[in-house]
Amino acid sequence: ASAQIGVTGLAVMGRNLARNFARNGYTVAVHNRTAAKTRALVEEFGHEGEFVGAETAEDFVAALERPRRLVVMVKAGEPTDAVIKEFAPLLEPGDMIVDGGNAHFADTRRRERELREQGIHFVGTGVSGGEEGALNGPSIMPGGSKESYEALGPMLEKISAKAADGSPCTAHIGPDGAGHFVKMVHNGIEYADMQLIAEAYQLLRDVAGYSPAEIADIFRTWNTGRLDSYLIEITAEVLAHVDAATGEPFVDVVQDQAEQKGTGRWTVQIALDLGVPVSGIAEAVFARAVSGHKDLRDASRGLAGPKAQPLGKEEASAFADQVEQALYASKIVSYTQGFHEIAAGSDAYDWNVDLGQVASIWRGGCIIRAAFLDRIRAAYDARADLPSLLADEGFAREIGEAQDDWRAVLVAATLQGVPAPGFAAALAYYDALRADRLPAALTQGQRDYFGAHTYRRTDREGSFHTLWGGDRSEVGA
Ligand code: NBP
Repeated sequence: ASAQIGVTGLAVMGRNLARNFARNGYTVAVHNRTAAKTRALVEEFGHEGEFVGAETAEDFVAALERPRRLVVMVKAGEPTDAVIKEFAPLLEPGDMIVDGGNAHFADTRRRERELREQGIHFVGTGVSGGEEGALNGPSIMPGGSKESYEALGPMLEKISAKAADGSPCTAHIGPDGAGHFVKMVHNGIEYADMQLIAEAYQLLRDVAGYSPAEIADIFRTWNTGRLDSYLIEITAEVLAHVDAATGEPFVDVVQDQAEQKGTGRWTVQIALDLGVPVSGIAEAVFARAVSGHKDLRDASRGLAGPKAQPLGKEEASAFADQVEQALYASKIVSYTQGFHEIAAGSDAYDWNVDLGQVASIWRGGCIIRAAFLDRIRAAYDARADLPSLLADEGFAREIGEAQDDWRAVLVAATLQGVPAPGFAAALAYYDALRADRLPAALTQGQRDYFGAHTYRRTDREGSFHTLWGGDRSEVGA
């Protein structure tokens, strides 16, 4: 036994993660169901570090130092269970199975419980950054026991991305499914970020009349300011790209139907279960769904819309500044909602997740890495029990300063018939939270009328019911 860590599942993610460990000086045992991939990895990348190629599960396990650290990078779902079933009987108490796939946190909780009985630590771990991140430094979100982090954490800290201040983009998130839960919300926020950027693009194009190349330049400028982020950066690259075959902007030759793999949908499903309003993330998931319904869209093309009134040059430039404000304000709301969901999950499952630390380890390596995350971390550093990001003085001030422009952008979008569901949902959330009174009082009245569901009063304790079908007197419930 000479390997400090093993990776099984050598598709793009597993292969690059194995190489990352090896490049950082660890001896890495590698294994794949189809052994040809194992041999190919050792042949092609053997010069990068120490690999021990294993063709069988037994050889793989025998190659690992104790306590064994076995990283599983296979397709999430049944394949993960199949791999656990194959390896668990070969392991001993104290060993660790690290699932780096995009598992549902409920599956992770089940697997952790089952393996705990055997004394095996199951470490459900979110890994973000795609194949490039896996190789050069991802953001890593490990759940599982504290003991497992003691044995594994230093290695993860070594291979992870580093934030600008040099700190590693990984930390122990919390017990059992906490890591995969946080990775799920990361992806939900990623959906929302992408949708908001897409809406900004469409408004700049259809309302302000800019070309994709001009919009690329606008995004490049934004990327030097408070919106500085990986997603804004790559958006400018994509918009500036010209299709070689047609000479048209690349964005005009790609079919406008967005696909998804499911983590955004999970974020919304779980938020519904927890009763957390993640309306911005939900709109992002639904916007992809709308785009994919080609028949429905084709059948709707004749529906009436407003007369478009393109802006003049000077107006366009002023509008672009307003769109930046709307995008930034909406982004604050998405993160507010995402962090609320993490806090709610942490409460529901007793994970004790450190929200500032989550923001901190998202600063590098992952898809939503952004200068903005430093601000979120600072907000939670200043007040660990911050009830909402909007309760932070700095964010409250900025969103307050942005709100006039944010509203103006939505007015323009509405009048010109350009859909901006992410911006609109974010603003509605903001206005709902600020409101003195919500129409929920009326909702309660309706519920009491048709279902005797009772209501509480503003002036007295207790539950009440009005005899709607009778003399309309009020009775205590
Ligand atoms: P895939 O998700 O495409 O999985 C392919 C791997 O799973 C291969 O090694 C394959 O072995 C193995 N596998 C399958 Br499929 N069924 C198996 C079974 N029953 N028993 C054993 N092995 C089995 O690979 P990936 O794109 O590298 O992603 C790996 C994990 O990382 C996934 O959970 C993914 O969601 C997650 N992830 C991916 C990204 C990304 O950017 N791609 C980012 C973050 C997380 P074979 O070679 O024998 O077929």
